[in-house]
Formats: sequence, C-alpha cells, structure tokens
Amino acid sequence: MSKRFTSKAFLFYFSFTVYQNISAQDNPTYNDCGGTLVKPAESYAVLTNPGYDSKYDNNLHCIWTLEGGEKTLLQMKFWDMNIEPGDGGSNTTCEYDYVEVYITTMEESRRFCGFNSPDTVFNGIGTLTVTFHSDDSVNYRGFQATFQVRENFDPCEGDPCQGGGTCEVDTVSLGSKCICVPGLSGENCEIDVDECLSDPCQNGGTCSEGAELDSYICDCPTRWQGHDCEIEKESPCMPNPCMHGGTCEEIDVETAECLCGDGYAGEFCEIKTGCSNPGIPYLDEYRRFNKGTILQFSCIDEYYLHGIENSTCLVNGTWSTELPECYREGTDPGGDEGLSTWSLVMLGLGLAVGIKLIIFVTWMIYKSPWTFFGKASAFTIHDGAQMQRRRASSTRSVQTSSVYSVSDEISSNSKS
Ligand SMILES: [Ca+2]
Repeated sequence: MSKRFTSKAFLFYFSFTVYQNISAQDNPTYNDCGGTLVKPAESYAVLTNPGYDSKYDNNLHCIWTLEGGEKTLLQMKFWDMNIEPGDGGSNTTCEYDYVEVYITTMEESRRFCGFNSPDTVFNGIGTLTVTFHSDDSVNYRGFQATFQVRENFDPCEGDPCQGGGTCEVDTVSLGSKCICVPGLSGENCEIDVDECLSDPCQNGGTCSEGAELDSYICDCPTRWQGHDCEIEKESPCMPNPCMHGGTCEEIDVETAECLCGDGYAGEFCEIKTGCSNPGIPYLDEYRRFNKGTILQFSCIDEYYLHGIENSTCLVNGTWSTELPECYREGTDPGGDEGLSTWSLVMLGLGLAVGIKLIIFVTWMIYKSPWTFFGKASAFTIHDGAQMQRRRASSTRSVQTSSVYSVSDEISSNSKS
C-alpha cells in the first residue's frame, strides 16, 4: 500500500467528518426513486430515498447509478439509517427492506438495514450503484447518504515504480502498487535483489551477481560444471582414449596421459614401434617388443634347441633371427623319433622288401597322422610373471613338435 495514498484517503475521509451536519439545501440532493447521479459541482451531493422526510412507501425498488471510468474515484457514506430490520432485528440479513451499495472495484455489494449507520466510507473506482428496496409492509424514514467524486484519480501518477516496474492501482487500498521486474523488489522496486543470498551455486561453487538484474554467476570447482555447478564432469579417461591396451592416467579433470605398452607410442598409443610377436603363442593381442629387445629361447627338460638362441628386435621392426625350435632328445631336426631304429630293422630283414617298405614308412612319416603320435606338445614361455601365467600346451603345425622356453627379455630399450 502506498503511503502517499494512505494520507490522501485520510484527508478525503476527513472531509466527510467536516460535513457531519449535512446541508441538503446547499448541496445537490437526490430524493427521487432511482435515476442517474452526476458528479456534484460542490464537494458532495446528498442521496435519500423518496419520503425520507416522513416514511418510505411500500414496494419500492429504486436504483441510482453514477457512471464512472478507470480514473473515477467514488466515495460514499451513510449518515442516517432507519430501515425495517431483518428477522430478529438483524441489520445484516435484511430480508424485507434494505439499501445496497456497489462500486466497480468492490469485491461484492454491501446491503444494510436497521437503525445504525455503518461507519464505513465506501471507496471505489468506476461506477457507483445504490439500490433501495422496500417490501409490502412496515416502513420507516429510510436512509440519508452523501457521495463525492474525483476524476483523474491516478495513484500511479508520476510513475513511482523504478527499474521498469509496472504500476497498478490496488483495488482494495486504492493506492498504487508496483509490479517489479525480476531482480528488483521493494515498495517502489528500489531494492536490487541479491540473487546470491539463496546460495544457488552447488558443490562449492562461488556465487557472484551477473550483469543482468536477476542473474548470478557460479564459479565452479574444476570437477563441476553447469549454471549452478550441478553437473559433474566426466573423467578424461572415460572412455579410455588410449589404444592398444594403453593405460590412461588422469592428470587433472580435463587432461589425461596415455601410458603405452611396449612397441606402441603416440598420444593415444596409436603408433606401432618395435617388433611384433615373433611367433610365440599365447601372447596378448597387442603385445609388441621395443627395439633392441633381446629374447633368449631355451627348451624344457628332455628337449634341445635347434636354431639360434637369441633374437633381437631390430630398428626396422623385424627380428634378427628366425624362431628356434625344440626337439625331443634322440630325434633329429627334420627327422622323426625311431626312424633310425626302423631303418636298421628294415636293413636286417633284407633289401628285397626294404625299398618298398622304406617308401611306405616314409609315407607314414611324412603323410600320415601317425607321425605326430607321441610327440611332446607343450610350450613353456618364461617372459616374466605375466608370461608365466600363460603356461599352456599346444600342437604346432610344423614338422616337429616344439617345446619352447623363452627367457626373460635380456635387455629392453626404453620406450621408443
Ligand atoms: Ca417494509
């Protein structure tokens, strides 16, 4: 409620109290049964029911109207009330006779009867309607009231609302009220709301007022984002950007580093360096060896190594030697177990069947599946703890079964 209007209303009401002794002779007086009221040229006009000087008639229904607009302030006050009361002497039920007041901005009309004038000064904007009603029996003097009118009534005059706020007339107080733009408050929108008071930044964010009136800015800790720091950033390692089994290491919330396995390099381990698996089974899919790595091969018990023991990963990405192979002791590389024994027996039995038999046996050795029968078929690859776990058995599709033992890498260059 505007203080300014409060004082106006007081003065206006005060003017009524001055005219306690109404002079109907000096002011316009309406005492017909209904009709149009006009703004009094004097400070106020007097309104009574017909017959106020003695008794009103039965079966009256008089309606007076004063048409007003959006800036027409109307005020009315009863000074005398002498109307048949309602049941039980009620001055509120008014079942029989009554006088009723309505002004456009009033929530509802007010109806009176009985013998006491309401103290209320009826204020409103717009059109005033007064109705007097009497039934077919019991009548009294009636009522006397005054009304006054002020045109161009505008509590919003001078635009009291700051910062682009909208001024409206409060229909209850008839003062002004400000509808403030977001970010401002106060009776005249003179207060800049501190949006940070509600502590809107989450997860440790720091709040500061934004450039706009109703805005704020959250300075979020590194792991958080979003207007209110409500969104947690994903780790730069999710998903893992490192290829070929590389390990992602988070440096901070926005940067990560790939730790590449042997034989891989590049920001994402996307570059192949060094040598690929020389033929050792059961190695990791991505297992590679750095340049300069020397592998030493040996065979398990009861087998001997055929080939060169050491192989080096060369600068051009190839191995210095071919993979050696393991043979069961007592057999020849490229030959087969028991071949010489068979040959001696065959020679002893005679050359007549020997040649054909040799041909047959040779066929047996090289073509039939029997040649693989009884051959060892186990690899043991010693390449550190990880390789130990990969101990397994297999048959190789070479002429001889192979039983490997690959030693720890004797030397290994740092990552290239
Ligand atoms: Ca009556």
